[in-house]
Amino acid sequence: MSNDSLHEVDPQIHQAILDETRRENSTLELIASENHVSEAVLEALGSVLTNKYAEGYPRRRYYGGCEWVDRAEELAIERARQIFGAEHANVQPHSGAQANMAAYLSVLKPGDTILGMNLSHGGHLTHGHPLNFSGFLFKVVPYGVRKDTEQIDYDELAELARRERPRMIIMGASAYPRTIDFERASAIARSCDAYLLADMAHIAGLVAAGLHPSPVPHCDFVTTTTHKTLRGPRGGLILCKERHAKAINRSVFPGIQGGPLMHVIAAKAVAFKEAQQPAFKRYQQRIIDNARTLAETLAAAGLRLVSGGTDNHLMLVDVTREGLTGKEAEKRLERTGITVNKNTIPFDNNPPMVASGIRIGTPAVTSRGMDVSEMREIGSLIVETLHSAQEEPALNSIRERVLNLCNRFPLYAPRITSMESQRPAAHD
Ligand code: DSN
Repeated sequence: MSNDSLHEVDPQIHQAILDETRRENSTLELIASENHVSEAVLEALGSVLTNKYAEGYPRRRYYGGCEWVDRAEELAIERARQIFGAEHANVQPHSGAQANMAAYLSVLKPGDTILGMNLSHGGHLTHGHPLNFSGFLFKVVPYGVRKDTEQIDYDELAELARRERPRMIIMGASAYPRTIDFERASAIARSCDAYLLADMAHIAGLVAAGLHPSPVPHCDFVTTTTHKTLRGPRGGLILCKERHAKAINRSVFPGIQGGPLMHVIAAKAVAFKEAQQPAFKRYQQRIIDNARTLAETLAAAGLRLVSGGTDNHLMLVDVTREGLTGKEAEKRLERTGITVNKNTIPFDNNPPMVASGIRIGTPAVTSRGMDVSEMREIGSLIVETLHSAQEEPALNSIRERVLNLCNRFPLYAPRITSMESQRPAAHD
C-alpha cells in the first residue's frame, strides 16, 4: 500500500486545494449559503470513516464492522434531536436536495399537488422548479411575495391552499431576508389537510440558536443542509415527528440512497456539538447583527434592498438603480475580491443567468471573526466597487483594501493553509 502524500500522488489536486485555500483566505466570502467550517469538522471529514460501508441504520446494518460508525451516527442523531427539539432525525441525506426528495417521497405520490415558493421570489430549486425532479414529479403551484412589501403573501398562500387542496405545503427559501411565519403556515396546512414541510437550510443555525422561530413544532417534516449557517460539512438532515420516522428512514435508505457517507455523518456530529455550545449562540447573533449593519450601510449609500432590509443572515440588493445587472455586479465584485452571487429579485424582468440583484450573506465573514465595524468597511467596499465604472486603478485600490481586511482575519492554522500534514515526511 502506498503511503505517499497527496503532494506526491497528485500534485495537481494538491495545488488546486492550496489555491482554493489561498482564495478563501484572500477574499471576502459573502455568498449567503456558504461558510468556513471549523478545523475539527475538517478533521472528521478527512478521516478513515470514508472507508466504511454501512447501509442501514445504527445496529441494523447490512455490513459487519459497523461498531464505530454506529457510534458516530448515534451521536449525530442524538445531537440533532437535542438541538432542534425534534422527535426523530435522519442524518444520512447526502445533500439538501436529497433530504427534500426523501421527505417528499415518504408521503407523496407522483402527480400529487404541492405548494412551493417561487424560485424567482426567493424560493428553492427543489421546491417545485420545472427543471428539477420536484417540478416534473409533482403538480406544482407556486406562491410568492407581495409586490408592495416583497414579503411572503400568506393570504395568497391560504387562498391557493383552499383552491388547490395540495398534499403538501413547502416553506423555506434560498433568498428571503425576512422571518418566516411557520405557525401561520401550519394553520394554512391544517385548513386543507396538507402535510407541512419546512426547508430551513438557510436559517438552520439561527433556529438552532433560538434566534429564528423554529419550524419544528409546527411541521410534519423539517429538512436542512448542514453547511450553511449551521457551519457543518456539506450534507443534509431530516427532522420529523415520530409518526413519520419509519417512512422517512425507508425513503432515505433504501428509497433514494445507498451507503451513507460516514465521514460526513461524523463531521455533522462534530458541527452539532459545536452548535450546542454557548459560543454558537453568540456567533449566530453576530451573524444577524452583521447582516443588519451591512444592510444599513448599503441602504445609507442609496442601494435598494428587497423588502427594505433583513431580519436574518442575508440581504438581496436590487442593482438596477446602479445601472447594472446582477451578473455584472457579481463579476465586478469578484474583481475586487468580494464574492457574492447574482440573484433574481421578485418580479424580475431579467432571466436567472442575468438577474437584477445580488444576494449577500454574513455567515462566512462572521466565522472569520469580523464584526460590525468590518461590516461598515465591507459595505463601503461594495458600494465603491459597484460605483467604480470599472476603472482599473480604482478597482486595484479596492482589491488592496479587501486584501488588507482579509489579512487581519486569517482563516485556519498554518498547518491547514499550507497543508503541511500532507507534505512528505522526511524519509531516511
Ligand atoms: N444553492 C443553495 C443556495 O445558494 O442557497 C440553495 O440550496
